Amino acid sequence: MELFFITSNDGKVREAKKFLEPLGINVIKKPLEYPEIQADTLEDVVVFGLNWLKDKVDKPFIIEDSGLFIEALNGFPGVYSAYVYKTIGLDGILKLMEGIENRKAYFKSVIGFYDGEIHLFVGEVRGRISNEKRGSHGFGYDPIFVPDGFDKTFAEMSTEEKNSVSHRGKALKEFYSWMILSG
Ligand code: ITT
Repeated sequence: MELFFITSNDGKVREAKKFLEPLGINVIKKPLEYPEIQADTLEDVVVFGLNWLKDKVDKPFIIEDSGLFIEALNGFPGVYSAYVYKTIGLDGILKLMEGIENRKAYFKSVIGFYDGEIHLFVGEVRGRISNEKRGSHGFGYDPIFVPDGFDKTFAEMSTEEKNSVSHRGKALKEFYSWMILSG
């Protein structure tokens, strides 16, 4: 089966391919722009995107919205993660966290699939913000996020290892399980 992944983010595509291709789903990146509304939840952003795209794409497709939610910052950057990454970046986040003892954070991924109807699949991973950037794999906030149960950051993991614990890996697993069950 061919599945379009509508995104500008090569890191997301790499992870989806690694997960889904051994299962027989050929993921194809489609860099089609769609409006990402300013909303309170990742789910709202995804539903709006799917509705906007549904008549413009003729194959089954997914989009994904994700974010990093830091407890001591009341969930910031959350739904603003992409904007914050582009503006203050990792150094900006580490600066905001200076002197803060509670470094708990979680990543959340919402995958939206459209096949004539809207389906959402959600994954989360809890962890903490490291004291410094570490590692060169992955993308985005990976060098400063240490998942629970590990001492290394996502950027110090292979794609496979990251997928086995990450928010996106979990959402992809939900998606695949649903695909199998719904035939
Ligand atoms: P799209 O075209 O798919 O929207 P994007 O990079 O703009 O790609 P989002 O709107 O979902 O992605 O924004 C999420 C932000 O959080 C973005 O800055 C990512 O780099 C970051 N992010 C998401 N998942 C991540 C992960 O697994 N590891 C590190 N950073 C992540």
